[in-house]
Amino acid sequence: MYRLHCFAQSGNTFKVVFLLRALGVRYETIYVDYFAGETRSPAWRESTNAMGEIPVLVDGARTLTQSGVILTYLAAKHGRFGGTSEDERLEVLRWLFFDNHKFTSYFGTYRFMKSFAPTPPDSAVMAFLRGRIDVCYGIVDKHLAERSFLLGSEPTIADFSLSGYLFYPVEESGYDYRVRFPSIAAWVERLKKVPGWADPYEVLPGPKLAPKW
Ligand SMILES: N[C@@H](CCC(=O)N[C@@H](CS)C(=O)NCC(=O)O)C(=O)O
Repeated sequence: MYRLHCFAQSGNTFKVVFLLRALGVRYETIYVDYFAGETRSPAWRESTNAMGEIPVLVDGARTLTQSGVILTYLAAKHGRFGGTSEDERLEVLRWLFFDNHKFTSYFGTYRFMKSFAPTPPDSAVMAFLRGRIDVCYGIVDKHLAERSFLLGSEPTIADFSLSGYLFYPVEESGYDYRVRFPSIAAWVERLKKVPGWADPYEVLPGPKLAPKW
């Protein structure tokens, strides 16, 4: 049984939960009280992840962090969703790096500042992030205009990774991608039909929080 350290607002964790569920494997969640500072405590960093980040997957004696690493590991171990040739596996990795550096990173930060940060968002920072999100989303929207999923006709972990934050309520980010990026919106709807998909707040532990700002 896999064990996953996580909390409900973590889209990076939802990427992994979506894959675990699509694979149909057993897992249990371990709630981490991120908003009370648990991941910033020296004890948690010592025992669970020195990088101070969620998600953390425990598979027997092995502990893995970084959603991209976890997705790659699970896809290889279960022989699904990882690509079927070296070219496809490299293409998956290409999207995972793009996602971690830009696509999720800018959007996740923007949403955090808009809804969950302890102080109100700085308008200049938000404008910068919004500009970066616009560019990344434009790139993905154009790519998806010609295919059902990032690599073609079938979903892979690249799709699970990039979509991780797009199933949360729009009010949390205040960035309605559906208005400007119709191919992304259609892709998100296709992903919701992948067996195993569920609403993040139904499958991740912890309270749902009202957007703060
Ligand atoms: N690249 C990492 C990002 C993980 C990440 O930023 N996780 C957030 C929660 S969604 C976190 O724990 N942040 C704590 C921090 O940055 O201090 C991944 O994909 O796993």
